[in-house]
Amino acid sequence: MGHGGVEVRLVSRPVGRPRLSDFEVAEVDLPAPGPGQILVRNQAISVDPYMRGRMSEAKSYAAPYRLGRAMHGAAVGEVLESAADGFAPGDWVLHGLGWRTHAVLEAPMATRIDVEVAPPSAYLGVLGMPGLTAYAGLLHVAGLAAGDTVFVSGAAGAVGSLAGQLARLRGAGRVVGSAGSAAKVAHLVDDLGFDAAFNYKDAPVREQLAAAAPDGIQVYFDNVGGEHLEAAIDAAVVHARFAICGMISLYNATEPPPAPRNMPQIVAKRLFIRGFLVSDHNDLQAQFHAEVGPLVRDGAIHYDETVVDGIRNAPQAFLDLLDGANTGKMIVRTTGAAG
Ligand code: NAP
Ligand code: FER
Repeated sequence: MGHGGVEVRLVSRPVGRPRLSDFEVAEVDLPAPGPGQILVRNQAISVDPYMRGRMSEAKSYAAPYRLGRAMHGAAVGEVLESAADGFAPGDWVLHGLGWRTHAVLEAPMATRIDVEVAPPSAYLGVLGMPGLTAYAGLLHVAGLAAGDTVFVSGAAGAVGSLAGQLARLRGAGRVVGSAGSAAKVAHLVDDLGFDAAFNYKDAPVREQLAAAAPDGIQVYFDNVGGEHLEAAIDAAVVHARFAICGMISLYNATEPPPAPRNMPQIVAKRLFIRGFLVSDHNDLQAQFHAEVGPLVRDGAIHYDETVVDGIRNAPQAFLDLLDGANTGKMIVRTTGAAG
């Protein structure tokens, strides 16, 4: 139908820190949607830490991206053309063909989103996969109870910022966060309701956590792993619960991690340490939207986005995500002058 698009491909598998040369941006022709399909103009695409894992050859819970092919990931956009029942031009949808400006997909692969509750990009973050991750991890994996002292690492990011705010709203006794800059630390305390926060680059995490949570922690929501996990094991009280969500400090690592070195404490303190994937908790999706949607709409939950303009800048946005350039969700806007 004469629509041209732009897509981002993985052309080499990064070893250690990814580089711009691992990616290629290409112009492509778009097919018209066949029967049962829709054509979507993406407005925003997501770059997420888990994508680093898919860039490697090793098979994990998600298959590796294929070299020379467009990558994929979450995207939100507007239906331009529909050859499917149930969708019409102008509908807003969430789907899995990100890293490109346009997507042709089978209609069942798209989910309608309610743009009255929040703008489309919110469905990539606070009301999307990262939001459900925070909700499921804090409430169902760690089993937050009123009065708990909760430590959240990666606290200024998409998942961590919601985990900390939900802990506060659900009656945590004390909420402590860590992040990688003074501005993020101030934001956690001033805008997101954390009781205390520290910059993990300033001094050893163990020392800063002990000062911020002098009576220890009941819950740890781990986005970082490594030294943070070791410090949390040290700070844990007996029977503390750890929701192990991610270990971003290790995603570019080429050597085994030096920490945690204090694992005997897991026995002595009878710690509950459980890894989880958001996809284990899809049954919570409806409850999550019913509960968190109104809190977002009414401003009781604050969410931030760091928006990078243009599909051509998506690889740089991904590298910047791993370097902590984002506050809240890292988003790439794929409409506007930069494409
Ligand atoms: P995010 O926190 O918005 O962005 C990543 C952040 O990681 C950066 O902003 C950076 O912030 C921090 N970071 C990077 N390198 C670090 C290091 N060496 N030490 C400490 N912090 C570092 O990303 P997100 O989407 O919300 O994801 C957060 C975590 O949740 C990731 O580990 C991700 O893999 C995980 N996750 C898991 C699931 C699941 O199903 N289990 C689902 C979604 C996400 P600073 O400036 O603070 O360094
Ligand atoms: C999923 C399971 C896990 C998923 C993302 C993740 C996009 C993220 C995991 C991580 O960041 O470690 O189904 O869907």
